[in-house]
Amino acid sequence: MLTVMKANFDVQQIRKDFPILKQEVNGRQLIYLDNAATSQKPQVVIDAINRYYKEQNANVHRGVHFLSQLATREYDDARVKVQRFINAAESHEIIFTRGTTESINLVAYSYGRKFVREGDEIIISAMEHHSNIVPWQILCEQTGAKLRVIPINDDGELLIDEFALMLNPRVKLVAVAHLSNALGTLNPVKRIIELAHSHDIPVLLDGAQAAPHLKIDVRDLDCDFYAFSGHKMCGPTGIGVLYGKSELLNMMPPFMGGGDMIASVTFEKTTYNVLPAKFEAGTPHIEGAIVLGVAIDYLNSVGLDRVAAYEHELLGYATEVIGAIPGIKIIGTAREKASVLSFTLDGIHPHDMGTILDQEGIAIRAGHHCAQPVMKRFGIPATARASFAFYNTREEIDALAEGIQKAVEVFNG
Ligand code: C6P
Repeated sequence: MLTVMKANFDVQQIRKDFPILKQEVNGRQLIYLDNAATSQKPQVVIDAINRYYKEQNANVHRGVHFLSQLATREYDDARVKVQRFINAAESHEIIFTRGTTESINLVAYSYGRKFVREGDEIIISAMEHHSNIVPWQILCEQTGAKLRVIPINDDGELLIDEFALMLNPRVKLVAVAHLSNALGTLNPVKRIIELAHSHDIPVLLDGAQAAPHLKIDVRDLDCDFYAFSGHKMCGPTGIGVLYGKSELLNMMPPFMGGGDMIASVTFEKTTYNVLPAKFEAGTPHIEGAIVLGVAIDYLNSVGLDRVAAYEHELLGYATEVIGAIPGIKIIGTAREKASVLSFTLDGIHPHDMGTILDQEGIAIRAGHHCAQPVMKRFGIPATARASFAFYNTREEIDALAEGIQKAVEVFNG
């Protein structure tokens, strides 16, 4: 049963949807604060995986038999759910991928192969995840194009005036995070898109962290590409989405060749299928896509606006409570933030902090968060990161604060 939200956000009711949260870790009630790495899954999602293999499993777009048609219908319906979830104009603008990483690689390879030449420029930002750095570096190495980086200030905010000055006719794409996984900064993406579009430059948004926490409207944003992962938004691993404006996707060559992406094949010449099949070679992650649709139904039942409002309040509380601990330095103090609290503590390595908190049953992430350049920008090797979801509570944040105090006692006497 879905939890239907009434007037108030009843977090205890929501928590009942997530069986894993009842678990004990190291003899303590699990406190899961590693949601930026992956979210937990509600019972409806777990059940839907089971149901798919018990009742629906067949290959899609290939068979005339009952099960194949059922699986095909469910798979295509899932695409429409994603389309509505991000308010895309057409369902064929939704390409199923393995996740954000594959979505960005698809654009780097396909758009890059078609439109990027020696001397051209790609703009990213100083706070990107490696998934939104390395594919562009590979493209630049292969084409002789140049990677340019929007700088950030000490709060972890993009310097938009500097960005405006970087725009010129050689720039072929701007690719930035909607929400930073390492700092929690919510970037002014509408402004970035307006500025880039005033120079006819398309924009890709890495929405891996934003899609689980904010209502995404790709038409209102007017972004050209939007990439996100199912597993960070209550869905299964191994499924993700690339949204692209059909005008652009239609101009781009296939990313991979194989079954389903062709119209006809001879040894002399192959013609390609229309969107979205052109970009979905081979048997797709059928169960993943269908169950992502179920996760979207679940998130819609909770309400993304309410999720955003609740998490905003939670992050505010965490910032206050954790920020008040002597020796804590919050890394990422932008005015606009969501869901992520990264910090360091004098004298304690983030990995040690993570280990001590684990003893208390508290799961956080410690490390560079696949964003080494932003760590370098702040002159640190790593941070401890607590990242929140709508099923977390103030009491869990209090327990985190107590756990940090314990770490202080262990290490700093
Ligand atoms: N960040 C984190 O703990 P994949 O792995 O393809 O689902 O997502 C990659 C990715 C891309 N962009 C951003 C902003 C991300 O945060 C991530 C994944 C996880 O922060 C795992 S490193």
